[in-house]
Amino acid sequence: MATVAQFDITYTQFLNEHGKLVGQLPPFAHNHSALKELYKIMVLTRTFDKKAIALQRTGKMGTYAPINGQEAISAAIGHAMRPEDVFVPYYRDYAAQFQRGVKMSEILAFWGGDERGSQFSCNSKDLPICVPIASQCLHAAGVAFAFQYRNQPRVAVVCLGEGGTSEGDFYEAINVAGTWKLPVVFIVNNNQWAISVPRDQQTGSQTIAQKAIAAGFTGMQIDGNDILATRQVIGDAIEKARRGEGPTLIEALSYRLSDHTTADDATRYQPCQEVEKAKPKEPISRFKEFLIEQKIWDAQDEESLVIQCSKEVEEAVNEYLSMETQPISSIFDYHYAELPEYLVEQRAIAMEEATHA
Ligand SMILES: Cc1ncc(C[n+]2csc(CCOP(=O)(O)OP(=O)(O)O)c2C)c(N)n1
Repeated sequence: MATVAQFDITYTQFLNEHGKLVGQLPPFAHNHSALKELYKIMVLTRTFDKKAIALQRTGKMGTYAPINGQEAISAAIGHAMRPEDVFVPYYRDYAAQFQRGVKMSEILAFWGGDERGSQFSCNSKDLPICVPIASQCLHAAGVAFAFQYRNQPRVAVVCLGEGGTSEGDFYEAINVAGTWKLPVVFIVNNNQWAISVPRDQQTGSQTIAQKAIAAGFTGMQIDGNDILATRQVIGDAIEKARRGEGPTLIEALSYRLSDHTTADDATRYQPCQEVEKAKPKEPISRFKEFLIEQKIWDAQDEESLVIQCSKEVEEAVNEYLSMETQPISSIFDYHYAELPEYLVEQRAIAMEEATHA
């Protein structure tokens, strides 16, 4: 008997949960302004997240998917991408979207059930938030194929949860990406839960990263709460794809320190000891400790950042709350270029009822 193939799955961490460096500083991290930008976007995103939950709780917004505890993944994606790349997000990617030019008020509008939230005023080529799990992976493969076909040095970056990697759409997307060496990076936010389904009941695979091996390309794990690891590894994978060296799958290990969405109550299924254990590993506090120790950040910087973030979020909330209400017909009009016959009828009924309401 002979071994015909062998593979490794690596794990990368630069900053441990106490904010201490593990080994050498990664190359990008010698740039102090990059470090500050990453810290600021994570703090802004957390401020936004808290406010968005409050808006839902007070009846001013529909369901909302929090990002609490997973900010480092999304912050790194937005920071590592170039403007000409295309981001294909799922519904927990705000830090990346903000850096890509999406307004906070647009994200609020999206969760407020207003389709204008997906019509980004920055005119970006990025795709809107995708809720059908893993379907965005196929969209990203398609975008990447277009870049390859046109010979453009551009990259598609797609994000999904670990639960999404059980879907057929995910497997089909990684299959075509591996076969055609597409310029796409798959980033899995492994927050350990798919609503109430824990990671160990999700798949028999030892890691999510190794799913890429079957598709013929590299898969790796990183500490998804370590901003130094997320930014360096995601950036490297994007540049590798840009050079025509094919796709990468990055499994970023994190933890969902919130309900799945505001329609959920995680206390009914997340063991509280597990949550307590995960809390100190969240990404912002360890990075702040590191920045302070390196003398890149101080208490005064922190104070002005907190004020600035609250101000920006308040302005976004006011913008969202002052948006003109959409007519009932918008439910129909945003979904089809041409409405199917049965919906033409339903649209007319909805309009009629709205005038009598
Ligand atoms: C195709 C599809 N099936 C089911 C759902 C319902 N659903 C919404 S979120 C979710 C769990 C997703 O978990 P995961 O992919 O791990 O991402 P997370 O929400 O934890 O970030 C499910 C099953 C959906 N949105 N789309």
